Amino acid sequence: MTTGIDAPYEILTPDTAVAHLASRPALAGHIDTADVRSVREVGDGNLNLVFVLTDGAGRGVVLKQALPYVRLVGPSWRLTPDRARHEAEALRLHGRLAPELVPELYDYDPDRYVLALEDLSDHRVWRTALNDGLRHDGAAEAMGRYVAAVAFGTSVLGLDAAVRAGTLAASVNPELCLITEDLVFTEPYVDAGRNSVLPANEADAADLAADRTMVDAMGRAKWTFMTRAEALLHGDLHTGSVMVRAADGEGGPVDSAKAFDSEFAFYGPVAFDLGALWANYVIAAARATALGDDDRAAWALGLCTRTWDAFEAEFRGAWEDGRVDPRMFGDDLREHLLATWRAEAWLFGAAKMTRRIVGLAKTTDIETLPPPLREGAARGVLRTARRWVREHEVDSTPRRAEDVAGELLVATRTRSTSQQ
Ligand code: SR1
Ligand code: MG
Repeated sequence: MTTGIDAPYEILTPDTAVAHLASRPALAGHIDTADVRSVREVGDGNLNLVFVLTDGAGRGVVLKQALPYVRLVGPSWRLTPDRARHEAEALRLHGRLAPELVPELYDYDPDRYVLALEDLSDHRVWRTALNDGLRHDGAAEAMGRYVAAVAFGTSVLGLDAAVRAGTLAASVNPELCLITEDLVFTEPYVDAGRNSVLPANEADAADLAADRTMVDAMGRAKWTFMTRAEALLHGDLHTGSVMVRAADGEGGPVDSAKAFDSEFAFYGPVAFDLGALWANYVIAAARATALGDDDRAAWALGLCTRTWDAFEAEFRGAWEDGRVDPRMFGDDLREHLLATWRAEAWLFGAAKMTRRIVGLAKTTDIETLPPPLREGAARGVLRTARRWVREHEVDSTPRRAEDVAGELLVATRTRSTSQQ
């Protein structure tokens, strides 16, 4: 079977995916390559092919292949498949720092840009679980610990300077960063023809783009994103990049939460990953508010504090365990970093929530709402972003960020005709 995809390397199909397994010695211990019983293509992201292969004993392996273009748009938007290498390298490093918080990487084929990963079929994508009204308590804290472990362990705090320089050099990821620079920091304010909103939200999008305070803040955030190489970030840490598994098999507290899809990994500002999480909690809360479930909205907003508190505790713990250079990296720096990151999480959160409403690549939380409800949810998220940039230096506690968002989401709520 051929794919018809124009690529300078072999693109996997369900048939050739099995052959790929057999050709990779590193996979022999993870699946019986002679007894593969099922192959499913499950990629629902914006960029890649993803196959889950299972053998007769029920053991599974995931193969993830980078296409030479953006899947969401099609072959007209070419994109380096070398992003698979970035994902593999980030997984290796992050896996050493927080092994329980990322999928295990079994193998990487640099010729076909294929990662072989731990099968997480007993997990769910957190965003879809949230959309279904489930909680998976503990996932927000797990992601806070993940960001902290990576922040400390890949920065000059936890890595020898020469080692960190080599890691940084190998992690330069310009094509993927350009997507973020364009889609997250620029296009919500300077439409490049990829934006869209409901007709009822056109005035909200226009007000956003005309908001000089917002645009200036996003300019500063973009500068920080492009220049401040603090740590090897995940780079796209939204709730669709987290897999969760509840101990009860339903939606109760998690016994596992893992950040995946780190192809946007690069050395950047730590607060970018925190802001991505906060933004997506606000988006989850916007959905709940629109659906009239205010208790759930309050719970979703409370995830900001949970992630931050877990991040801070983990970071402080790593600090106590020892820095590479305690001569100059003292408590003053620790407090400075924590205060800076907490305030910057508001700014990056504002950037990340706005792009999901106005720009290309939206979220199912909002898009699956009926339009009469979506209108208010979208407006509430945009107004939250505009307030977050104005208030991030007033009182930067996550509790305050949650309160601001909660008030605006309720104030902008619209109701469908049937609810009136
Ligand atoms: C063109 S890729 C669109 C988005 O998908 C990824 O998940 C990133 O968020 C990117 O911005
Ligand atoms: Mg992704």
